Amino acid sequence: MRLSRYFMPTLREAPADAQIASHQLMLRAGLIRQEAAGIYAWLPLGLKVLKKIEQVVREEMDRAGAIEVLMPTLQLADLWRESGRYDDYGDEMLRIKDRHDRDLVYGPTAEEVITEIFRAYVKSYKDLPKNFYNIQWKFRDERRPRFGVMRGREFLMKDAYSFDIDEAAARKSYNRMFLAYLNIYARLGLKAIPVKADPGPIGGDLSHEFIILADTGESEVFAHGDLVEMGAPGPDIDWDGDLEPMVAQRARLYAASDEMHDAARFEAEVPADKRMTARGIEVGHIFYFGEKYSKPMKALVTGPDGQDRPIHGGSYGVGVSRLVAGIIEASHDEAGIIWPDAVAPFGVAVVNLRPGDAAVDAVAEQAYRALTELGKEPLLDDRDDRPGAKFASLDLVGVPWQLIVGPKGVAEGMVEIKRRATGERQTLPLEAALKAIAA
Ligand code: 5CA
Repeated sequence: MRLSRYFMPTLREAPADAQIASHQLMLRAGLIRQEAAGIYAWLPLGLKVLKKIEQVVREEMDRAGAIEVLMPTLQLADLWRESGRYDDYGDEMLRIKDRHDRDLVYGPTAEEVITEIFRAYVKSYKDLPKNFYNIQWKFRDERRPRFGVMRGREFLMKDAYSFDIDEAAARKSYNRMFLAYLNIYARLGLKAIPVKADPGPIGGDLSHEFIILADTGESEVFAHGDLVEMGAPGPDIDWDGDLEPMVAQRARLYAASDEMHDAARFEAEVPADKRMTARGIEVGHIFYFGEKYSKPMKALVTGPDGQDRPIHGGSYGVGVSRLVAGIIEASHDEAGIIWPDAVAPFGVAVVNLRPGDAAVDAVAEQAYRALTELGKEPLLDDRDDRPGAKFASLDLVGVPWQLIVGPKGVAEGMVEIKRRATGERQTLPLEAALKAIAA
């Protein structure tokens, strides 16, 4: 992409109402534009990051055996009447009437819709287990939308739904998602801890939140320090094997958010030097709720004994748009965002310090072509602007590498590379610079 033809509207100052670093930086770097309270347009750079996060989530869901579908944003209110949640859900649900005076809702979640789809097609235990997911916009009319996309009203969620013949089988589905979630956050460069949680309006009796640690987080967490260090299991586990030991190894360590916290247990179970109290951001939430939806909505399958029974369900959410802000909270400095390579909107910025100088242009173009071929998604800064202004905006938007081409270096056969995360600089011949970035 050539910056002179792109759209990257950066701002020197953040609007005064942006209180936390990620919100300020998302506005300043031109990632999002607020259209209404808690409702945002995604500008080109923000959209690129959102899509990359979405893709990481998709790959890990596929790996764990979930199947992608796409459900509508608008849902029939009658489905919510069937499950009994239409009245319970309250003012958070946006209720709409169409021209035929039919009640619709803008989906805040999709347990009802997926259960409707499931019951239409799946009739036998032989077709189980099934896990369907979609990555779709949700709407919740939050009382206090704040911190930008961190707590929006319209937000992008990955929501998965598992269907099993009994509780033991459902537990296996839950375990798959539990471990897949740890892998997702690790790939995004985040340290996430699974924390016992209150199932809230989704219902059920087994639930974990996944929390990344950040001082500006809305949740308070109390956890065993080892849980933070334990990390993700990695992609090469046997997804059809017994995952219980890997889950139990983590779930047995104390970890609770404020509403589930038990100070006496915390002190009894965790040695003083391992007690961690921190603030964090909830970037995922998984639930096992058994027959809560299948019973009232009659999602039945025939068991091996020929008897029909309601399936055992779970649902599994990842806050995809919230993760954009969460990653920034975890990875920024005074100068701006520092994207992990996995989600960076561009892999490298080729900075032409003197556009119009034939020799400099030629080297910058050569670098740009080579990096494109290497799959590094380069951004060519060919703007007619002061070097200082270019560096400031590229540091702000957080491209992981800068490859700097100027007249002095070109005369000596050299370019400079800079790693955004560390500020480390090296002067090298172009070929060596390309190698370093490719490595
Ligand atoms: N049906 C279940 C799982 S699919 C569900 O809706 N779970 S949830 O309510 O916990 O939401 C899942 C994830 O979406 C949360 O962990 C959070 O990361 C994200 N999320 C929830 N509300 C918002 C919001 N208002 N703005 C941004 N992200 C949100």
